[in-house]
Formats: sequence, structure tokens, C-alpha cells
Amino acid sequence: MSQQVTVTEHILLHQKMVPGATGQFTRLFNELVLSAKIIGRAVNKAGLVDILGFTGDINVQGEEVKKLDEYANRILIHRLARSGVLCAMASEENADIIEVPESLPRGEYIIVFDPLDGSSNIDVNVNIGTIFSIFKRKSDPAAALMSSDVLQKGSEQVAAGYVLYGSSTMLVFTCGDGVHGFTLDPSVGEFLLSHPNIRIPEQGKIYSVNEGYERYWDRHTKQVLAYFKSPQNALRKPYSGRYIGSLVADFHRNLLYGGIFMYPADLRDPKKPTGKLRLLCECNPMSFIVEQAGGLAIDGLNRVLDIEPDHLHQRIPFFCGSRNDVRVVQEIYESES
Ligand code: AHM
Ligand code: MG
Repeated sequence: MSQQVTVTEHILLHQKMVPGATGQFTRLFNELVLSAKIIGRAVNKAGLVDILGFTGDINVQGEEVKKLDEYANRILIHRLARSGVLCAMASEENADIIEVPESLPRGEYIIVFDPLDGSSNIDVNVNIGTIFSIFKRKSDPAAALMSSDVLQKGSEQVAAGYVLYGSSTMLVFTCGDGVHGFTLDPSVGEFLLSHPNIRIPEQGKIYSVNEGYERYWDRHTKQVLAYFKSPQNALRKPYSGRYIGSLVADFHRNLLYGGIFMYPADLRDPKKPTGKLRLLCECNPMSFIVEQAGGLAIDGLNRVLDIEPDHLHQRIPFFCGSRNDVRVVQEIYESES
């Protein structure tokens, strides 16, 4: 432990390099780290749900016992609002932008998060995660916040990351200078640097997609899948298929082993003709991380980080991972369009 770098030390060192840094980002990050520990503790107890309850029932004190995803959302909003450095937040769980009340100190940062992604996996003890994306407001801090402050392109992100609640709890993030992974040592309650400067292999061997929906995909995506399964592809053998159905877990595996994650457009459901995953709280942060690790992220044709968002809960088709694999997808889309 004495030799290990904690996440707080790492952020402090990083912030020293940033000209004009005021310590605001460090404060925000500290609150995120604490929230991750609190949520991680609750996730670890999720198997005791029938005993401890996370059910929406009323407990013995007459309080409503929150479901785990609502609990995670509440923890993040409560803690981050008190960081003193945010002017607004947006959550996958809330329809609208959450402005920090005027009664609290405010700052120039904005955070967008998915408090507990993949929460349908909780009951079967499968990995889930928290995803976050951090921006700075663009409008005059003395004036009213504008929706364009929150609806910024992914390329404007200051930092992005995720917490993976798995066999260990891990925090993986980028501040634009590479991707670093920290593992929670529960005995001391600290995230320790375990994966410095993560690089995604240029060529993957894994594709991750919900193949059950293939009949509802456009012809480009069907062609992409055929490529990954063909013995005539770059590997000269079919890729392995791996799909947990929990974005953070699927992404994390591909980041370390190489591979491509895909959630294409689904043409069957008129509610999600452009895919399921949300640009602001899911695709943008993952795209920033994957690019910083040497990979790519596109919506089929365009770089995800260049997409101008038009609303808070916008969904896009999403292809991200190893550079060579994502290039194949883009080439197929370009040749067919
Ligand atoms: P959620 O935000 O409602 O949890 O949904 C997002 C999840 C991702 O974690 C995962 O990649 C995807 O939904 C799985 O969807 P599907 O079951 O359609 O394959
Ligand atoms: Mg989600």
C-alpha cells in the first residue's frame, strides 16, 4: 500500500500539470470517488435484497426503501450537488437537466451520468456500472444556464469514466491524457492504480452484440456481423462472441482484451430506430475513453465525439472498440451508403 498510487494522488498530480487549475476538478472527483464507494457497498449487498430490502417497500421506520438504481441516482445527485463546483447535472434517470440550487455553492462544471447501467442484471449478480461524463459550461456563469451548456459534443468532455462493480470494484477514467484504471482495496477503502495507461489492442478477436435482434438490423450491420463470423476476415477465423448485456462490463473486457462492442439501430421498434444507448450518458464517455486508449467509436459513419446532441436522452447506433474492427464497420457503412 505504501508504494501504491491512490486515485486522489493521481488526480492531484494530474491537476498540477493543468495551467490555471483551481482545485475544483479535484473536489468534483473526490465526490465521485466517494459516491462510487457508497454505491459499490450497496451493490455488494444486493444479494441480500430479500433480507435487507431494496424493493420500493416501506421499511420499519416508515421510509420508502429505494431500488438500487434509484439509490445510486440519489447518492450521486446529493453528493455531487454539494461539491460546490457544479452548475448542473443530468442523469439517465431524470427527464430534465438538474440545476444545482442557488442555495448551494456553484461552479462551472457539468456532469452527466448513468447512475447504475445494466441494472436489470442486479438480481442475477452480474456486473453493473456507473458511467460519467464531465464538461465545463460555455455560457457566462453570471447568466442563466443554457441547454447548450449541457448539450455539448463529446469532443468537449474534460473527463469521462466508469465504475465497474464486479469481482472487484474498478474506476477507469480519462482526463484526456490516457486511460487509467484503479481497483478498490476494500481493506483500506482506497482506489489504487492497478491499470496505468490502458491501451486497447489495435486488432480485436471479440465481437459483443445482442445477436438475438439480428433480423431487425439494417443490411450494413448484418454484413458487419457476417464479416466477424467469417473465416475470410482479418483474423482468418471467426471472432469469439461475448455479450454480457451490461455495457460497462462488455466495454471493460473489450478495452483490456481487444474487440468491438455494437448496439446498432433496431428497425423493428419505432421507439428506438436509432439504437438503444444514449449519446450523452453512455456513448460519449465510452467513446472518449476508447479513443484515449487508441481505439475508435462511431455511429456507423460518423465519429461519436463529433455528433452535435439535439436532446438530453438522444440515442444513437453505437460501434466502439479496437481500431481495425471499427474501421471495418465504417468501411462497410461507407461502401453501402
Ligand atoms: P439501461 O441503461 O436501461 O441499463 O440499458 C443499457 C444496457 C446496457 O448496459 C447494455 O449494453 C444494453 O442495455 C443491453 O441491452 P439489450 O438487453 O437490448 O441487449
Ligand atoms: Mg444505461
